[in-house]
Amino acid sequence: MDATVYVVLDRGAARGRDLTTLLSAVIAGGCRMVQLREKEWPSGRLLPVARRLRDQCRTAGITFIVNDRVDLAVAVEADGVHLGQDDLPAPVARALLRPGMVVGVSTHSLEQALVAQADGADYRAVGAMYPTGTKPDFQLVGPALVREVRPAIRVPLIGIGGITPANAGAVIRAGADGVAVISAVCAAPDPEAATRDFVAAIMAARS
Ligand code: TZP
Ligand code: MG
Repeated sequence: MDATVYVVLDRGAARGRDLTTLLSAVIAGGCRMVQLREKEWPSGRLLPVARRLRDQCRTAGITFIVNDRVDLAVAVEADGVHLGQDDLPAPVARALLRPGMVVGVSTHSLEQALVAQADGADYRAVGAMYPTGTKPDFQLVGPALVREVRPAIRVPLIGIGGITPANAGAVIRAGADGVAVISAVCAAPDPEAATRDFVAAIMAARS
């Protein structure tokens, strides 16, 4: 799992663009981990999309995660599932998943990050780093929370929320292992170039 630039494919944010085309672009740009996030379509409608994306990721050798839906993640043999604070708790999801599947958890405080660690989550998303129009009920915690959580957390920490190539470096310098991005890639005029810009910004911040 390489979450350096973790692109969250969201049909709403992609504004009608085909997700398979988008996925090809972000893979070409250097993304090694993606998530399928769909807040409106029922799982039956999403299933063929998830299967196509899963196949593409497998061919490219990158990690494919499904947001929210444990059943869909299992059905399409995704690499894992991403859970928010209102989704199934990590241990409950883990019991339903195949052995070895990744469980990621969104956290908005040190306390939630410690609970996720005790629950055995494989990576932690921390957000929102910056104001975002993608998630109307975002909690703004900023890179300060990454700095606070970092010493207490052993698994990968991934910043999320309002991240662009211009501010990604600050999230990495605060201690994040990677950034998860939706609109800055899915709504970009050139998603491949946007992904490349993220990779370059993060490499520069790490060096
Ligand atoms: N969780 C915290 S902020 C956020 C999520 C899903 C939205 C991130 O979207 P964007 O467009 O990268 O700000
Ligand atoms: Mg969720």
